[in-house]
Order: sequence, then structure tokens, then C-alpha cells
Amino acid sequence: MKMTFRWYGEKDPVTLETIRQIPKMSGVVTALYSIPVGESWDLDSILKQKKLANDAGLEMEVIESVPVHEEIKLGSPARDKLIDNYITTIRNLGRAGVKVICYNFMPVFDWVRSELAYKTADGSNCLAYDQHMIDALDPRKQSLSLPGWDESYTREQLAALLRRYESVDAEQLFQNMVYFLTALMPACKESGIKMAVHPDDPPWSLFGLPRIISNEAGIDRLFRAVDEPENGITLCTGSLGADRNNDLVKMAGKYAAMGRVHFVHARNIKFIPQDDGKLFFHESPHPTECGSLDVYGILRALYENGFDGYIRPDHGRNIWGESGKPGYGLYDRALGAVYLSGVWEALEKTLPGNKKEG
Ligand code: DNO
Repeated sequence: MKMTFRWYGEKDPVTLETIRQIPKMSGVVTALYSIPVGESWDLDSILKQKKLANDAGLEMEVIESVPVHEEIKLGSPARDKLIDNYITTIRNLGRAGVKVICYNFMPVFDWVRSELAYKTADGSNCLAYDQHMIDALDPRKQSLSLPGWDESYTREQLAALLRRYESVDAEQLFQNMVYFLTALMPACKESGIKMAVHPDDPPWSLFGLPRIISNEAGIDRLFRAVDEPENGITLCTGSLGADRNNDLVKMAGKYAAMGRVHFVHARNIKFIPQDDGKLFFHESPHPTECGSLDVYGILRALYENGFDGYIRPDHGRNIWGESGKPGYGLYDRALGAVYLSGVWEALEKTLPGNKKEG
């Protein structure tokens, strides 16, 4: 297992020097943020970013994300050229020693929360999801600004894009994903790159848009359709865990045993029951007892089933007066990293070696 930390490049207020000082930190998870979605990443720019990390004593073996252009998700005729560009990026990342690409296949919106700075009992603040507030939103009618929303669209462009998705149902989206991944696999094999799809966050359809990587059935189907070891997942505990029907301990063990967990986003969330039964959760500190997810059980299932990939602490709260990028400040993620490393050390020292190691 390699502990990593997300770094948003030179503009990130969390510096490489501070990341380096977190115990057991092996590398950063980053991206080239200035290249427009759909264009290929050139080797020089990749090597420049890698040198920044390496000069600070950190590796750059995981990229999050190489975003997938909407034309690919829509399955339009423009997709083939864009897929070629994606393949060029894979080849260049492979040349630079990158091992894993985290991406998602969510139409239009990435992760969605209703609040950026929900105040918790201990005075810290964190991201929250309130189904009441989400139900009141309509991206077709309102100009909205939420974390995870692509802000590069005007309201009109967004409305036009949403109209195009009216003819893409979950089945069509799935076929478009299979087409995309199938085209990538040869380049992945040649370049030593593994694709790790990030699950839908939250794991259900939003605003009428289909979402397909939300549960065990969806992931199983994807693995069957493109049955290659390079086709794997980012096991994001907080995303999949928002649906209480997802048995994360089981999924972690099952997919690790298949060798398909290439990357883990570890975080905890806390469900707060509402009188009308609607969903409300906020993100919580990483340890098991601070939230509703069995973080220890998930790590143990990964360990016992031979997981030897990359992990990073996912979203942290704002604590100790920090007002960081929502979910991505320094302090609480650093605490998370150390907690996760501590649990892993205990697993290594108390349980027989994980299957891959012997
Ligand atoms: C949020 C992240 C996601 C993730 C993408 C991967 O904090 O986990 O934005 O990076 O879905 O493409």
C-alpha cells in the first residue's frame, strides 16, 4: 500500500513541502490543470509536474483526473478524435512513470454537495449533503454554483448540454463507457497504466441524468464488459457509502481479491436521521467511530484480499482555523493519512501477510 495526497499543483495553498512532512507520505496525486478537457497532455508538461513532486521528495504515480470529454460520454461522432487524444495522454503518462489514472463517467456534474461549510458540534466545518436542498435545485432553470460543478459553462450552454443528455439513458451511457474503455485498453497495457473509475458521488441519478457506477451490480457489469486487469476502480468509500445498501466491506474485499482496486479514496461520513426520512449526511473525521462507515473493516478487507495499490485520505474538515479549499485543506487530511497508516501497520503486524505478499 502506498499513501498519497492530492495536490492541486502550484496554485494549491497546500505546498509540496508540507505534504512531504506528513509521516509515511510516498507521493502526490495530481493533474495538469491548465490543459483544456479533451486535449492530449504533452510529455514535457507531464515531466515538469513530475519534477516538482520529485524535487520535493515525492512520487507522482497517480493522476486524478484525466477528465473524460462530454462528447465521449454522449457517444457523439466527435468522440473518436477525443478518444485518440486520451490515448496519447495515456502513452505520455506511461512514459513519465505514471501507474494509475483516476477518472469518472458522470454526465455533466462531478461530486455534488449542498453545503461547503456545514458547522459541526466541535466547531469544525465540512461538506454536507442535504436531500431537501438538492431537491430544490434545478440546473435547467437556475444559475448555480456548487463544488464539483463545472463552472466553465454558461447557463445557456449548460441547458443545451442537459437537453442533449435527454436521449442518453443509463444503458446508452454504459455502452458509451464500454466503447471508450475498450479503445483504451491496448494503450494501457503497453504503457503500464491502470484505469480506476471513480464511483458516482452521490451514487444515484441526479437532475434526471443517468449515473451507472453506483453499486456492486454496476461495477460487476463494467468489469464483465471490459474484462481486463487494467479496468479497475477507485474505491471511494464516502461516495459509495452514501447509499446504505452498498456493503463496502464486502465490495472492498471482493474487488481487491479480483485485483481491480487500483486506488482508494478513504473517508468517513455521518448520517443524521431526519424526521421525514430524507437523506442528510456530513463528512466526518476519518476514524471509524467518528462516522457511519466501518473504515477499519474496509481497510481490513482490502488488506486481507491482497490490496497493494495507492490510497489517499479523502476530504477533510476545516479545523484549527484553516479555511482551505472545500474538502482539501491540509490538517484534517494529514490526520486522516496518519490514522489510515496506523490502521494499516496494525493489520500488517497482527494478521498473516496479505495474499499478494505471500
Ligand atoms: C472529489 C473527487 C472527485 C474525483 C473525480 C475523479 O473530491 O473525489 O472530484 O476527483 O470524480 O474523476
